[in-house]
This record gives sequence, C-alpha cells and structure tokens, in this order.
Amino acid sequence: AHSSGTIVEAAEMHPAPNGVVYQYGTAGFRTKADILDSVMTRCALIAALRSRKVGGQWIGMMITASHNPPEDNGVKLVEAMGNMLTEKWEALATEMANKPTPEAVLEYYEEIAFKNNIDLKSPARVVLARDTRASGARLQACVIDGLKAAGAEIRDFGYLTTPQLHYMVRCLNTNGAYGTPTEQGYYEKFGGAFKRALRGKKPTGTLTVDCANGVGGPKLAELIKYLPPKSEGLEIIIVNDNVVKPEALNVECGADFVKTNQRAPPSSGAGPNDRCCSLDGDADRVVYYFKDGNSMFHLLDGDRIATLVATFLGDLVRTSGLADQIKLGVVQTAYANGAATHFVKDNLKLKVECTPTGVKYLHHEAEGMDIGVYFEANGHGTVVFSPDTLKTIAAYEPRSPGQKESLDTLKACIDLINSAVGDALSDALLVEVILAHKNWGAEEWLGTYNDLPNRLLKVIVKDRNMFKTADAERQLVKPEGVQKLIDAEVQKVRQGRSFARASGTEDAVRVYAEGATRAEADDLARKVAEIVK
Ligand code: NG1
Ligand code: ZN
Repeated sequence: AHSSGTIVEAAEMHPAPNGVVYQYGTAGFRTKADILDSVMTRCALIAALRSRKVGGQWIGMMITASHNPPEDNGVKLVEAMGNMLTEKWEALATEMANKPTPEAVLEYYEEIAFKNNIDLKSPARVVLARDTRASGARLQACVIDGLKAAGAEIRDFGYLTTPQLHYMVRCLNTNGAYGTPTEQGYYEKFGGAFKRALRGKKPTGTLTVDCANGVGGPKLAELIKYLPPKSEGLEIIIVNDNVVKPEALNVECGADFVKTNQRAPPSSGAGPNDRCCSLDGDADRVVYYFKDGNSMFHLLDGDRIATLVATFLGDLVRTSGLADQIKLGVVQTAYANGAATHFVKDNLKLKVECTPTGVKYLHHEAEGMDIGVYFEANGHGTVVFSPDTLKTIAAYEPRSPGQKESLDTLKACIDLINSAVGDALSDALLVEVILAHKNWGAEEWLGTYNDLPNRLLKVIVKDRNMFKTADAERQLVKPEGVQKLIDAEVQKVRQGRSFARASGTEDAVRVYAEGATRAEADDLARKVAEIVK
C-alpha cells in the first residue's frame, strides 16, 4: 500500500537533524553514521521513483562507506545495468535529503513523479545490500521504511560487497544474460571463468589477500570454494578478515591504507617477494604490493593493473586475429603516474584518455571504446566491452589453433571481468590469470616500467569551492593567476608535473606532484601546496 500518509509517516519516523547539509557526491551520501537515518529513508524514496521511471526495473541500494573509518556509513544507488546513478538523479537525491519536514518530503516526492511522468501506481523494485559496519542494520531498517512507504518490491541480500550488489542488479534486469542473481551465481560465474582463463597454467607462489576486516573477507572465503584446488591453481592466504569486530574495519589495513601510506599493513605476515593485495572495506578496490629481499616495499596500484590488463588483452586481440576490428583504449585520471601514461602511449601504442576524478567519468569514457580499460590509481576500475565488440568476438571464426587458443582465453577473460563496476575480487583473479600466463611474479610485473616518484598532499584552505579546474582537472582556471605560479614551479623540475584540485569527498584541496627524483617530487608538491594555501 502506498497512500501518501505513509510517506509522511516514514519521514517522521526518521527526522532530519538540524543544520546538516547532505550531498550525493562521487560516492553517494557518505558521512558519520549517526546522522544518516533520514537520508536512508529519503534515498529509498528516490530509488523507488527511479525504478518506476525506468519501467519497474530493479534499482540497487548499497549501504557502505567503503574505505572510510568504522563510524562512517553511506548509501549509493545503482542503475538498472549495474552502473552508478545518473547525474541528474544525484541532484534529486541531494535535494530530497535536505528537505526540512516530512510534508516537504512528500511534496517533493510527488513533484518528481509529476515532472518526470512517473505513475506512482506502477511497480517499483529495489534490491539492497550492506557492508559489515555496525550501523548497517539500523540504517537498513530506515531504508526499508522508505521503500515500504513508496510501495516498492524489496529484495534484500544482506551482506554483499559493493560489486556483488551491482552484479545482482544487472542480473535481475537482464534475464540471466549476465549471470544468475544469487551469491552462488556470482561465485560460479567468476570462479568458472577464472578456471577457463587459466587454461591449466598455475600461478607462481601464493597470494596474500588483506580484506580490510570488511565484507570482502567472508565473500572471498566463499569464492575460494569455487576456484580450482590450490594444488592446480592459486593458493590464497586471507588476512584481516575479522568482521566480528566492526571497529577494526579499514584500521591499519586495506587498500586505502596501503596506497596512502605506501606500506604493507603491519598485520601482514607475508615474506620477502610474496605477492600481496589489499581490498578496501566494500571490496571494490584492490592494490597489489610486495616487499623485496631488502624489505623494500613496492606498490602495484591501479595504474599498474591497467597497464598489465591492457597489455594482456591487447595481445589476445592481436593473436586472435582481431586487431583490425577491435581497438583497445585506456582511461586514467590526472593522478595516474606519468610513467604509466607514457608506457601505454609509447610502448603499447594505445589511446589514453584522461577524465576528472570519479569512477563514473572513467566508466563513461571507457564505454566509448571497443575495449576500454579504466582504473583510478587507488585501485578502482574494470574493463568494459562495447556491444559491437562482444558481437564481433562471439561471431569470430579463428583461422588456426593458435588463434583459437587466444580467442578462448579472451572469451574467458570477458566472463571473468565484472564490467558493471570495479570489483576487487574479479580484478585480483584477472591479475592472477595474467601473471600465470606470463609466468610472472610481482617483481617481473614491477619491472615493466619505473614509476616516477610522486607526492600527494592535502591542503586545508578557506574555501575549496574557489578552486575551479579545466582539462580533466589538470589546469586551475580559478583562483586566477594560480596556474601560472604552479607552471613556473613545474618548469624548474626534471620530468615535473603537478596539479591542484578541490577534493570531492573531503573539505580540502589535493596537490599532486611528480618529478625525476623523490626530492624533486616532494619539493614540487610542497611549493604548489604553498601556492594554493
Ligand atoms: P577526491 O576526494 O575527490 O579526491 C577520492 C579519490 C578518488 C575517488 C573518490 C571516491 C584520490 C586522489 N581521490 O576523491 O579517486 O575514489 O575519493 O571514493 O584518491
Ligand atoms: Zn570501496
């Protein structure tokens, strides 16, 4: 039943705190969990409206704050094909979250329906899941109150990784073409594809996976049951999988810790040259790393994954005999290491596009390519295949056993990749397949090129909204004159590159700098930070 009374009642049950302004940002709504109840209920109303707008297809709601501290939480909406919420509806969600009263919530609900030609009696379907945060159960109840008030059909998957939820949404809306919308369906799809893609090759050594004490831990443990036994396949060692202690989430572990601090989690028991990776709290990011014989730490971040994947897929396309028909491209942000950009352009001879920060921009750009490989340096990314490319590959008749071998591997890789969204588990399995085919460990992978030393600084400024950028955030157009000062400093540094932009997730300006040496990169970052301060 969805009488208008119940919308008001639901909003009354979870009143908005005074004086808080919410924003649906690059990662949805995300803040301290104790001020999110009203946002959850209202976001559920938006999800129900969105589902009705797209003809009653399933819309996803993921309750998570990813790599943020345990006391945070958040919510993101997922579109019918498993991608991120369209920008226009982000604005509607923001406005709904900030309505002052339950009556204003109802009024806005009806206004959205009216302006978008939405029949409020038509079916709405919403599928939800959450990570392992302590606040998740309470916030989920707030979501359900909103969904019930809006008369939506609900599928609740309990605990899932963010990419698993994206997978469920896509499966539910595509009649099984992408996979079966169950957890088992997810494991069977990706586990099966891993086995087919390996083609009997055995990865060298072991893989130690730091699960950030988040939902990725139990889900990886489940996935392992669907992988080849370790005698034939990969031996995975799981660490930091304590989800019983929610206050341990992302603390001194996880992908963000490793990327930011450029060191392994203290809890990692891995030995010299052992291949390791870290997931984040909702398992949509992954970074690799290892310590060499001299205990020196080496990071293999999203840029490295992108170059490895682009190299391998490019080779498969060529050796299948498809190079004339299918072109690969790589999408990065300005945070990609200059050496990675250089490697893709000059060694792989592939097109590289740069977009603003935020996965939705990268994903969108990659969708314009035949095969688009995109990763943020922090380890969030995937590969997307255009519908035409998938058709070409499906219809292609190989002309030799060698071509067939490559084509079969390529097809298995397509199944192994969660194209809906960056998926740490799927990404890690893909990396393992590639390393196994090349008979490489992490050292050989690291050896493909040398990263330029770089530094990322956070600068607290009076008003970060003063900072306006152009050219995919690589140039500051405002405040006026600042870019000139940055350019002057960059000029002085060998292989210098630097830019400053307002963070979309924190109240700060981020400064990135790279240079030929560690000292030059650090110095340049410091000087640019002085300029923007
Ligand atoms: P902001 O705060 O806008 O720099 C950060 C990350 C992004 C992205 C978002 C969402 C960096 C430099 N920025 O954005 O890559 O992942 O968070 O989580 O890592
Ligand atoms: Zn995440």
